[in-house]
Amino acid sequence: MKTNKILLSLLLIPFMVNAQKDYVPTAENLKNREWFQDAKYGMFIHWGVYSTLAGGGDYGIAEWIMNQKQLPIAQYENLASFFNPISFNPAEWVSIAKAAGMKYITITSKHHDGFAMFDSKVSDWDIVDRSPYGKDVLKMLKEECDRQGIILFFYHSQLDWHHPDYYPRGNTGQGYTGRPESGDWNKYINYMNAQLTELLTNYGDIGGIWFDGMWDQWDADWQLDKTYAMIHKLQPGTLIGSNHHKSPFPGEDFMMFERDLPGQNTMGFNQTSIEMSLPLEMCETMNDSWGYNIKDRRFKSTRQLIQTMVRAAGYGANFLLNNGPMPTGKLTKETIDTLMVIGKWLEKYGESYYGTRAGPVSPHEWGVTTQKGKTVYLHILDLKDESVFLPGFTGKISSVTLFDEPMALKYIQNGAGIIVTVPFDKRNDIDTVVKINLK
Ligand code: JFZ
Repeated sequence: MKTNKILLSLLLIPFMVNAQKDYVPTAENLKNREWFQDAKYGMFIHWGVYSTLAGGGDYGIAEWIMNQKQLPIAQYENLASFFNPISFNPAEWVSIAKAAGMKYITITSKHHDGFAMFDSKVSDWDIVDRSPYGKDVLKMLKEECDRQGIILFFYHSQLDWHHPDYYPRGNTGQGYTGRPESGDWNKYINYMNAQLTELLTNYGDIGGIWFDGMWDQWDADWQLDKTYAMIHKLQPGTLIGSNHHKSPFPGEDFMMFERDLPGQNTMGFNQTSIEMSLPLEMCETMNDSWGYNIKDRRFKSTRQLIQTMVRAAGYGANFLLNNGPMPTGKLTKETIDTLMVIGKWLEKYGESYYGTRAGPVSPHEWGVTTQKGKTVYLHILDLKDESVFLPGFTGKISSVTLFDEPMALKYIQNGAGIIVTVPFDKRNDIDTVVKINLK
């Protein structure tokens, strides 16, 4: 056992040395983690110069078009000259997020193409310097979020297909970009930290930084210790998460899962163990793309999205639902329609979702449980039988009632758990919510 532990820690060393050592989250940070878990539901926004190409007639992730079509930097940069989001209306975006029941927004400050969606002083590859629009959309969005009480997070790509000093190169952004086969990695890290400093200095309180891109090269010297310590020094309450698909490194405040429920790996890139001591977040697309894709009509139904959101909550995980705005700044009709349906559902069932944590019974095919105080919410999503067995449910029950109407349901409790009868004629197609009231 002891040797196993030693072996395990030896194996972990290469990952540990680069993480923020001895990180002790501040009280403010811990408070924000609780807020985050209560908030449960956020809007992910992928928006950048790639949006102008709208996926280029391909299915799949449109924000990757530079790499997929091997567009050299010199040509790709032209996109900025006609990225002109004259219809961008942050008040509308934030109102829609609110009507959808979302409590926070996570927007791309920089994606893999390196283009900064804010007024950066350490680069002119940004929206203010290169686009005819010439305005700092992140600043506009932040001001509106503050006005409407929505917390703003930034997605920031560590991987960079544009910066010359992102060298050595990783698995992507090779050759075709036209960059010299040389560069100073430390200069790149300093550049990234300088942009992060701008984001954490000029935009007021930021909910969190959502990192992505370490998977491009595992053996690079990411210097997470320096970056994470810097972020936590600038804004101790800011939550750090990273989409590296591994167990969280020290310094990270939440763990994320990309297009998979926690612990599942249908996508092939998600690691399977869940870090129970941290808040969890699952992100999901509406079709198969994050950035605006004009071709991709493979939209998930609102039923499927609500059920995924509820299943995630059964693991205690947040749901970050993506939205890829058009290059004009308008949201697509499909996005708005979908969000309004989910918002309506949450208006009615929000009590069983917001502010909850994973319930006492682990997720099953038939559904999940969530809990808030003395109420356990049973979410029946896909149950063929008239009754459901909740193994190991030992809580002392005062009543079991239907959420939709004040009707008591039959149940039997014994040493093995409880069996609740949920009549077929009381089922609804998306989620039949049952309240188990504890003594
Ligand atoms: C990443 C980004 O590449 C993508 O564009 C989007 O922003 C998403 C939220 O995050 O997606 C990934 C990251 C890593 C892998 C796959 C998709 N991977 O390692 O296979």
